[in-house]
Amino acid sequence: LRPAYAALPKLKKKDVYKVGFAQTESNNPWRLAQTASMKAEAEKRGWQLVYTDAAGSAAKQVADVRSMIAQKVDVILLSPREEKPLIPAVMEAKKAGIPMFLIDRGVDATLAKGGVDYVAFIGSDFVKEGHQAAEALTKAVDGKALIIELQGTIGSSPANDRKSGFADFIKAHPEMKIIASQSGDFARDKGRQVFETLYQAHPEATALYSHNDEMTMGAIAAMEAAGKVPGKDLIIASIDGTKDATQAIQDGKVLVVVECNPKFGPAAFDAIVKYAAGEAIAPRLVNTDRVFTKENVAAYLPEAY
Ligand code: GYE
Repeated sequence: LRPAYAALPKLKKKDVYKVGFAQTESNNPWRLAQTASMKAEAEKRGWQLVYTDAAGSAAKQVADVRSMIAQKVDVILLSPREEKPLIPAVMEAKKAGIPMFLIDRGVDATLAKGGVDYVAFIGSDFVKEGHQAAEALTKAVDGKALIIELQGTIGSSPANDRKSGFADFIKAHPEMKIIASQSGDFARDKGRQVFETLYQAHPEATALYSHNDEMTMGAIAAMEAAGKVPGKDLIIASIDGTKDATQAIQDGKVLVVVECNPKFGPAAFDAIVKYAAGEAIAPRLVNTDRVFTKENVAAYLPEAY
Protein backbone atom coordinates (compact mmCIF):
# COMPACT_ATOMS: atom_id res chain seq x y z
CA LEU A 1 0.00 0.00 0.00
CA ARG A 2 1.15 3.52 -0.79
CA PRO A 3 1.84 5.57 2.36
CA ALA A 4 -1.01 8.03 1.65
CA TYR A 5 -3.41 5.16 1.26
CA ALA A 6 -2.38 3.87 4.65
CA ALA A 7 -3.58 7.16 6.18
CA LEU A 8 -7.19 6.48 5.20
CA PRO A 9 -9.62 5.31 7.87
CA LYS A 10 -9.73 1.53 8.16
CA LEU A 11 -12.83 -0.58 7.81
CA LYS A 12 -13.29 -3.72 9.91
CA LYS A 13 -14.50 -6.90 8.27
CA LYS A 14 -18.12 -7.45 9.23
CA ASP A 15 -21.05 -9.45 7.94
CA VAL A 16 -23.40 -6.53 8.19
CA TYR A 17 -22.51 -2.89 7.64
CA LYS A 18 -24.34 0.30 8.39
CA VAL A 19 -23.84 2.32 5.20
CA GLY A 20 -24.72 5.99 4.79
CA PHE A 21 -25.82 7.12 1.34
CA ALA A 22 -26.01 10.90 0.97
CA GLN A 23 -28.05 11.62 -2.13
CA THR A 24 -28.01 15.07 -3.69
CA GLU A 25 -31.60 15.41 -4.92
CA SER A 26 -34.48 13.26 -6.11
CA ASN A 27 -36.12 15.37 -8.76
CA ASN A 28 -35.28 13.22 -11.75
CA PRO A 29 -35.40 9.61 -12.95
CA TRP A 30 -31.61 9.29 -12.92
CA ARG A 31 -31.48 10.04 -9.18
CA LEU A 32 -34.43 7.76 -8.45
CA ALA A 33 -32.76 4.90 -10.34
CA GLN A 34 -29.55 5.50 -8.40
CA THR A 35 -31.30 5.48 -5.03
CA ALA A 36 -33.30 2.37 -5.97
CA SER A 37 -30.05 0.60 -6.90
CA MET A 38 -28.46 1.43 -3.53
CA LYS A 39 -31.54 0.34 -1.59
CA ALA A 40 -31.87 -2.91 -3.55
CA GLU A 41 -28.23 -3.78 -2.98
CA ALA A 42 -28.44 -3.07 0.77
CA GLU A 43 -31.52 -5.21 1.03
CA LYS A 44 -29.94 -8.02 -0.96
CA ARG A 45 -26.99 -8.15 1.44
CA GLY A 46 -29.03 -7.51 4.56
CA TRP A 47 -27.06 -4.35 5.34
CA GLN A 48 -28.51 -1.27 6.97
CA LEU A 49 -28.78 1.80 4.73
CA VAL A 50 -28.95 5.27 6.26
CA TYR A 51 -30.37 7.32 3.41
CA THR A 52 -30.52 11.11 3.19
CA ASP A 53 -31.73 13.40 0.40
CA ALA A 54 -30.17 16.87 0.27
CA ALA A 55 -33.03 18.14 -1.92
CA GLY A 56 -30.70 20.12 -4.13
CA SER A 57 -28.84 21.91 -1.33
CA ALA A 58 -25.09 21.47 -0.85
CA ALA A 59 -25.40 22.94 2.65
CA LYS A 60 -28.02 20.37 3.61
CA GLN A 61 -25.84 17.65 2.15
CA VAL A 62 -22.94 18.68 4.40
CA ALA A 63 -25.34 18.54 7.37
CA ASP A 64 -26.57 15.12 6.22
CA VAL A 65 -23.03 13.76 6.24
CA ARG A 66 -22.45 15.26 9.70
CA SER A 67 -25.50 13.44 10.98
CA MET A 68 -24.20 10.17 9.49
CA ILE A 69 -20.90 10.76 11.30
CA ALA A 70 -22.82 11.37 14.54
CA GLN A 71 -24.76 8.14 13.97
CA LYS A 72 -21.43 6.32 13.57
CA VAL A 73 -22.16 4.66 10.26
CA ASP A 74 -19.39 2.27 9.14
CA VAL A 75 -18.88 3.86 5.74
CA ILE A 76 -20.30 6.78 3.77
CA LEU A 77 -21.28 6.86 0.11
CA LEU A 78 -21.52 10.49 -0.96
CA SER A 79 -22.82 11.90 -4.27
CA PRO A 80 -21.41 15.40 -3.84
CA ARG A 81 -23.74 17.94 -5.39
CA GLU A 82 -20.97 20.46 -6.11
CA GLU A 83 -17.19 20.18 -6.26
CA LYS A 84 -16.17 22.70 -3.57
CA PRO A 85 -18.96 22.99 -0.96
CA LEU A 86 -18.78 19.29 -0.09
CA ILE A 87 -15.07 19.37 0.80
CA PRO A 88 -15.79 19.88 4.54
CA ALA A 89 -17.99 16.76 4.53
CA VAL A 90 -15.16 14.71 2.99
CA MET A 91 -12.61 16.01 5.48
CA GLU A 92 -14.84 15.57 8.51
CA ALA A 93 -15.60 11.95 7.64
CA LYS A 94 -11.88 11.27 7.31
CA LYS A 95 -11.20 12.97 10.63
CA ALA A 96 -13.95 10.90 12.27
CA GLY A 97 -12.32 7.71 10.97
CA ILE A 98 -15.15 6.82 8.60
CA PRO A 99 -14.10 5.71 5.12
CA MET A 100 -15.90 7.52 2.32
CA PHE A 101 -16.52 6.72 -1.33
CA LEU A 102 -17.60 9.42 -3.76
CA ILE A 103 -20.39 8.14 -5.93
CA ASP A 104 -21.14 9.51 -9.40
CA ARG A 105 -19.81 13.06 -8.84
CA GLY A 106 -16.37 14.21 -7.74
CA VAL A 107 -15.01 17.00 -5.55
CA ASP A 108 -12.29 19.53 -6.32
CA ALA A 109 -9.14 17.47 -6.84
CA THR A 110 -6.88 20.23 -5.57
CA LEU A 111 -8.67 20.16 -2.19
CA ALA A 112 -9.31 16.45 -1.60
CA LYS A 113 -7.77 13.39 -3.19
CA GLY A 114 -8.89 9.83 -3.85
CA GLY A 115 -6.74 7.33 -1.96
CA VAL A 116 -5.77 10.09 0.49
CA ASP A 117 -8.80 11.96 1.80
CA TYR A 118 -11.50 9.58 0.57
CA VAL A 119 -11.10 6.01 -0.60
CA ALA A 120 -12.17 6.33 -4.23
CA PHE A 121 -14.43 7.97 -6.76
CA ILE A 122 -16.77 5.57 -8.54
CA GLY A 123 -18.45 6.95 -11.63
CA SER A 124 -18.35 7.88 -15.27
CA ASP A 125 -15.68 9.71 -17.25
CA PHE A 126 -17.55 12.97 -17.87
CA VAL A 127 -14.89 14.44 -20.14
CA LYS A 128 -15.20 11.38 -22.33
CA GLU A 129 -18.99 11.72 -22.32
CA GLY A 130 -18.61 15.28 -23.62
CA HIS A 131 -16.22 14.04 -26.31
CA GLN A 132 -18.56 11.29 -27.39
CA ALA A 133 -21.55 13.64 -27.58
CA ALA A 134 -19.50 16.11 -29.63
CA GLU A 135 -18.17 13.41 -31.91
CA ALA A 136 -21.62 12.03 -32.76
CA LEU A 137 -23.04 15.50 -33.28
CA THR A 138 -20.13 16.69 -35.43
CA LYS A 139 -20.47 13.65 -37.66
CA ALA A 140 -24.24 14.03 -38.05
CA VAL A 141 -24.03 17.70 -39.06
CA ASP A 142 -20.94 17.38 -41.26
CA GLY A 143 -18.91 19.56 -38.95
CA LYS A 144 -21.21 22.58 -39.11
CA ALA A 145 -23.63 23.64 -36.37
CA LEU A 146 -24.71 26.60 -34.28
CA ILE A 147 -25.07 25.02 -30.88
CA ILE A 148 -27.02 25.96 -27.77
CA GLU A 149 -25.52 24.28 -24.69
CA LEU A 150 -27.54 23.51 -21.57
CA GLN A 151 -25.11 23.03 -18.70
CA GLY A 152 -25.76 20.98 -15.60
CA THR A 153 -25.59 22.24 -12.02
CA ILE A 154 -23.04 25.04 -11.71
CA GLY A 155 -19.95 23.88 -9.82
CA SER A 156 -20.75 20.17 -10.20
CA SER A 157 -18.11 17.85 -11.64
CA PRO A 158 -20.31 16.46 -14.45
CA ALA A 159 -21.22 19.99 -15.63
CA ASN A 160 -17.59 21.14 -15.55
CA ASP A 161 -16.24 18.07 -17.31
CA ARG A 162 -19.04 17.58 -19.84
CA LYS A 163 -18.55 21.19 -20.88
CA SER A 164 -14.79 20.90 -21.26
CA GLY A 165 -14.93 17.52 -22.98
CA PHE A 166 -17.33 18.80 -25.62
CA ALA A 167 -15.45 22.07 -26.13
CA ASP A 168 -12.18 20.20 -26.44
CA PHE A 169 -13.55 17.98 -29.22
CA ILE A 170 -15.11 20.74 -31.33
CA LYS A 171 -11.94 22.88 -31.16
CA ALA A 172 -10.70 21.02 -34.22
CA HIS A 173 -13.95 21.82 -36.09
CA PRO A 174 -14.11 25.58 -36.65
CA GLU A 175 -17.69 25.51 -37.93
CA MET A 176 -18.98 23.80 -34.80
CA LYS A 177 -19.84 26.85 -32.73
CA ILE A 178 -21.41 27.18 -29.30
CA ILE A 179 -23.51 30.33 -29.64
CA ALA A 180 -25.11 30.26 -26.18
CA SER A 181 -24.44 28.29 -23.00
CA GLN A 182 -26.24 28.43 -19.67
CA SER A 183 -27.09 26.18 -16.73
CA GLY A 184 -30.43 24.42 -16.50
CA ASP A 185 -29.39 22.81 -13.20
CA PHE A 186 -29.84 19.26 -14.58
CA ALA A 187 -33.62 19.76 -14.19
CA ARG A 188 -36.39 19.36 -16.74
CA ASP A 189 -38.41 22.50 -16.16
CA LYS A 190 -35.34 24.68 -15.67
CA GLY A 191 -33.99 23.24 -18.91
CA ARG A 192 -37.23 24.11 -20.67
CA GLN A 193 -37.20 27.69 -19.40
CA VAL A 194 -33.53 28.31 -20.11
CA PHE A 195 -33.72 26.77 -23.57
CA GLU A 196 -36.77 28.86 -24.42
CA THR A 197 -34.93 32.06 -23.49
CA LEU A 198 -31.72 31.13 -25.29
CA TYR A 199 -33.54 30.00 -28.43
CA GLN A 200 -35.57 33.21 -28.58
CA ALA A 201 -32.30 35.14 -28.48
CA HIS A 202 -30.64 32.75 -30.98
CA PRO A 203 -33.24 31.54 -33.50
CA GLU A 204 -30.35 30.68 -35.85
CA ALA A 205 -29.40 27.71 -33.63
CA THR A 206 -29.23 24.35 -35.40
CA ALA A 207 -28.22 22.04 -32.56
CA LEU A 208 -28.58 21.43 -28.84
CA TYR A 209 -25.96 19.93 -26.55
CA SER A 210 -27.53 19.21 -23.18
CA HIS A 211 -25.61 17.89 -20.17
CA ASN A 212 -28.46 15.58 -19.19
CA ASP A 213 -31.63 13.97 -20.48
CA GLU A 214 -34.01 15.80 -18.17
CA MET A 215 -32.96 19.20 -19.53
CA THR A 216 -33.14 17.71 -23.02
CA MET A 217 -36.77 16.73 -22.48
CA GLY A 218 -37.52 20.22 -21.22
CA ALA A 219 -35.84 21.74 -24.28
CA ILE A 220 -37.78 19.45 -26.61
CA ALA A 221 -41.02 20.71 -25.04
CA ALA A 222 -39.85 24.30 -25.64
CA MET A 223 -38.91 23.52 -29.27
CA GLU A 224 -42.28 21.95 -29.95
CA ALA A 225 -44.09 24.85 -28.28
CA ALA A 226 -42.18 27.15 -30.67
CA GLY A 227 -43.41 25.09 -33.64
CA LYS A 228 -40.00 23.55 -34.32
CA VAL A 229 -39.24 19.92 -35.04
CA PRO A 230 -36.61 18.38 -32.73
CA GLY A 231 -34.30 16.13 -34.70
CA LYS A 232 -34.86 18.20 -37.84
CA ASP A 233 -34.75 21.91 -37.04
CA LEU A 234 -32.37 21.20 -34.18
CA ILE A 235 -30.10 18.16 -33.87
CA ILE A 236 -29.83 17.01 -30.27
CA ALA A 237 -27.00 15.39 -28.29
CA SER A 238 -27.67 14.41 -24.68
CA ILE A 239 -26.28 12.39 -21.76
CA ASP A 240 -27.72 9.79 -19.31
CA GLY A 241 -30.01 7.17 -20.85
CA THR A 242 -33.45 7.80 -19.36
CA LYS A 243 -36.52 6.15 -20.79
CA ASP A 244 -37.88 9.43 -22.14
CA ALA A 245 -34.70 10.51 -23.91
CA THR A 246 -33.90 7.11 -25.39
CA GLN A 247 -37.52 6.79 -26.55
CA ALA A 248 -36.97 10.21 -28.17
CA ILE A 249 -34.08 8.67 -30.15
CA GLN A 250 -36.46 5.98 -31.34
CA ASP A 251 -38.94 8.71 -32.29
CA GLY A 252 -36.31 10.60 -34.30
CA LYS A 253 -36.17 13.60 -31.98
CA VAL A 254 -32.78 12.97 -30.36
CA LEU A 255 -29.63 12.04 -32.29
CA VAL A 256 -27.52 10.60 -29.52
CA VAL A 257 -27.59 9.86 -25.80
CA VAL A 258 -24.24 9.07 -24.21
CA GLU A 259 -24.90 6.70 -21.34
CA CYS A 260 -24.18 7.63 -17.74
CA ASN A 261 -25.26 4.62 -15.72
CA PRO A 262 -26.95 5.45 -12.38
CA LYS A 263 -27.05 1.88 -11.05
CA PHE A 264 -24.21 2.13 -8.57
CA GLY A 265 -25.38 -0.31 -5.90
CA PRO A 266 -23.39 -3.42 -6.87
CA ALA A 267 -20.13 -1.56 -7.65
CA ALA A 268 -20.29 0.58 -4.50
CA PHE A 269 -21.04 -2.30 -2.14
CA ASP A 270 -18.41 -4.54 -3.77
CA ALA A 271 -15.86 -1.78 -3.27
CA ILE A 272 -16.73 -1.63 0.45
CA VAL A 273 -16.16 -5.38 0.83
CA LYS A 274 -12.84 -5.19 -1.01
CA TYR A 275 -11.73 -2.24 1.06
CA ALA A 276 -12.51 -4.04 4.31
CA ALA A 277 -10.55 -7.05 3.05
CA GLY A 278 -7.50 -4.82 2.68
CA GLU A 279 -7.42 -4.97 -1.10
CA ALA A 280 -5.98 -1.94 -2.84
CA ILE A 281 -8.66 0.16 -4.52
CA ALA A 282 -7.83 2.47 -7.43
CA PRO A 283 -8.62 6.11 -6.55
CA ARG A 284 -10.88 6.33 -9.62
CA LEU A 285 -13.16 3.46 -10.58
CA VAL A 286 -14.58 4.38 -13.97
CA ASN A 287 -17.81 2.91 -15.33
CA THR A 288 -17.96 1.72 -18.90
CA ASP A 289 -20.79 3.53 -20.61
CA ARG A 290 -22.46 2.98 -23.98
CA VAL A 291 -23.50 5.41 -26.70
CA PHE A 292 -27.12 5.16 -27.83
CA THR A 293 -28.24 6.10 -31.33
CA LYS A 294 -31.01 5.02 -33.68
CA GLU A 295 -28.85 1.98 -34.58
CA ASN A 296 -28.81 0.35 -31.14
CA VAL A 297 -31.42 2.04 -28.96
CA ALA A 298 -34.22 -0.50 -29.45
CA ALA A 299 -32.26 -3.17 -27.58
CA TYR A 300 -31.67 -0.78 -24.67
CA LEU A 301 -35.22 0.53 -24.23
CA PRO A 302 -36.48 -2.37 -22.07
CA GLU A 303 -33.83 -1.61 -19.40
CA ALA A 304 -34.20 2.19 -19.58
CA TYR A 305 -35.39 3.87 -16.36
O1 GYE B 1 -26.08 12.97 -15.41
C1 GYE B 1 -27.73 13.83 -13.96
C2 GYE B 1 -27.84 13.87 -12.52
O2 GYE B 1 -24.06 13.36 -11.36
C3 GYE B 1 -23.65 12.02 -13.22
O3 GYE B 1 -26.52 14.11 -12.13
C4 GYE B 1 -24.67 12.65 -12.38
C5 GYE B 1 -25.64 13.57 -13.10
C6 GYE B 1 -26.55 12.93 -14.12
O4 GYE B 1 -28.74 14.73 -11.94
O5 GYE B 1 -28.83 13.45 -14.68
